[in-house]
Amino acid sequence: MSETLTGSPARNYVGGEWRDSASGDTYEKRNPWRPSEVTGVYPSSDADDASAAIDAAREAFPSWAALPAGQRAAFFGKAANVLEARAEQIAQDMTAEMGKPLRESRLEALRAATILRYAAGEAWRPVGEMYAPSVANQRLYTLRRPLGAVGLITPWNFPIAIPVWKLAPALIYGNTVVLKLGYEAPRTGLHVAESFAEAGLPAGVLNVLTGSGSKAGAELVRNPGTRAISFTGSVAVGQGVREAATARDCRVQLELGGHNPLIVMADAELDRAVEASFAGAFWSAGQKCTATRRILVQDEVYDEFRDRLLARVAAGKVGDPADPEVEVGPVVHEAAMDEILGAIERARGEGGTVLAGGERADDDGYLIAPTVFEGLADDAELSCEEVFGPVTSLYCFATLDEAMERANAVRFGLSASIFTRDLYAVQRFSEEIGAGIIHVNSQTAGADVHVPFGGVKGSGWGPHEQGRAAIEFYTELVTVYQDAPLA
Ligand code: UN1
Repeated sequence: MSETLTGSPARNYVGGEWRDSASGDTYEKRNPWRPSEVTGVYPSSDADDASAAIDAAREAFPSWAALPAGQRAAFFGKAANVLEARAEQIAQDMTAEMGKPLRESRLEALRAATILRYAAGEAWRPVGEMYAPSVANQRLYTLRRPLGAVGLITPWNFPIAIPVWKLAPALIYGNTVVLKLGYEAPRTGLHVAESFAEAGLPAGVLNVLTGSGSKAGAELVRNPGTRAISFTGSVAVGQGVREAATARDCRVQLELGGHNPLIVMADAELDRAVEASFAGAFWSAGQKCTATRRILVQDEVYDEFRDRLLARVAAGKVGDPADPEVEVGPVVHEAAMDEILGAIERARGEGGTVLAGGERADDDGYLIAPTVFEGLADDAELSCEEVFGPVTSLYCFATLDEAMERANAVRFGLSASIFTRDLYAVQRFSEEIGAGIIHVNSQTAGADVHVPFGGVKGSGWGPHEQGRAAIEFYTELVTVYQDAPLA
């Protein structure tokens, strides 16, 4: 089966078969660290491919939904074993095609297997609740039923974790899936298709397409055959997805951007706060919606914190993402690099001072040196808009009230951290910070597989993902009044 990945071009997985795109069009993917290297050639799927995949998913739905959940779970166990056995290959492919440092790619590849194992356990958890009846001889209960064929549109920045954390709950509750992979990381996602194919998943239950969102992705959103759309990506695209899906009464879930603050109180363990700030801002070259975009430091420790953070930035290894010691690699492509460098220039123009980085750091790779600003106003672009790269800014505050108010003064609300030993500050923070994912003494990024993940305010729409929360989106809740026959 693995020739679909090593062969060129690779193929889509539709109706249990490996297929070229209907048009025969393909696209080339290049390595962002060494752009002359082509990492693979993939189908440029369009509306025809998406609609064929939706047909396959709809056809497979009745028998998949009718299968006892424990039998559905058995495929998850097998697919998890395949993913785990090839985790190193997946990590290498991920690093080569989208530039995530290998040390992080390895963890993400293994995380995919863990997500499947967690989701398999859902087969043995309740899918409804029994209530006391209001009349004699009645059973009164709720039931969670699968929706049908669902469309999943996933980004390149977590090219295996996000596809798996969407498809696992979708499938375990009895839906069938069409998954459109992030354009910049197709090979990583095709490993998931291969793992389920090797596990013997029935044809059409999982269909996987490569190509652009504006073609194949848009068809998933438009086609009346999909009953729900789960999307992770940019705010602009997500808002369009929501409009198109809700216009046809299709359920929709969005995971969008963030502008995540990390607050350092004067009583914080400063070295831990520095470590978390570095990791949150610069791992994956800052290309996480949970990355630390703003670091707010209490005035008494501001200078000390800044010095220690700059020392940590200077010590971090930057460069070839395939080197397991490298912490900061390239950004995903040239256009992203130009956009980030443009935002850095504008921030300088707005009066920001660059304390570290601020420029391209390799002639060939799309590498931007980890960049730290200070002196930016709260309404500067970098203080409120998401710039998807290794750029963060320092701000000085006097009181917890001030820090909270400034931290909350953005339209996003994905994740937030506070570093302190003060229980009062922790309680205030967990009750008042405008974020869906709240960290105390840990970095803003990260998502455990068994707890809900999602933002508030402009960072998301619809029920949260992961953990037991995922059942909300991937099932419909019905209430059954079941009165017994009179005789
Ligand atoms: C994480 O921080 O490990 O696209 C997950 C993103 C988020 C996922 C973050 N939806 O960056």
